[in-house]
Amino acid sequence: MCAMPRIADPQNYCGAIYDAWNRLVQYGDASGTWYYRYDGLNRRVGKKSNLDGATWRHYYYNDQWQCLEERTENPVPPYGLRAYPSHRYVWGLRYVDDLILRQRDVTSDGTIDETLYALQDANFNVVARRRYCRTLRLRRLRQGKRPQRQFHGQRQRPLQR
Ligand SMILES: [Ca+2]
Repeated sequence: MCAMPRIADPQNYCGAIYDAWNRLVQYGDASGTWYYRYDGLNRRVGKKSNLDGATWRHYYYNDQWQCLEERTENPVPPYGLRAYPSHRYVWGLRYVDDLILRQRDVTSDGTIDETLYALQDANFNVVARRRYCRTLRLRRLRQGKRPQRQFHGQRQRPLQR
């Protein structure tokens, strides 16, 4: 067990337990405790907290280490892994961190309720998420005698090149 000050609240401590391969397997503070599992490639494949019904969340990856979907276990009978994902991720081809969108089943009923599109900076860091893609559609507007400029979305801001 390793005790350390919390980053957001240095007056209080949190506890962490690491396994023999230096992977975080348990983390706890005043708000709860989280448990983590890993596969042989050191990918985190499971997470459980005492806050969400003590069920494991399972992560599934492709060969590029991109998480494709997350599934949770049923906290009530019939126990076991749910047949549908709670989260799905779509990745682009430009780079390993090129996240296109994340879909989420907010109500845990097997239907996707939320789709968020990732907007990234030049280093593929996600800097914003957009709920709808329609604002990204391109359209052209003529502006007086100036050369034709491209605009996107309803706010009519010029495209950044
Ligand atoms: Ca749903």
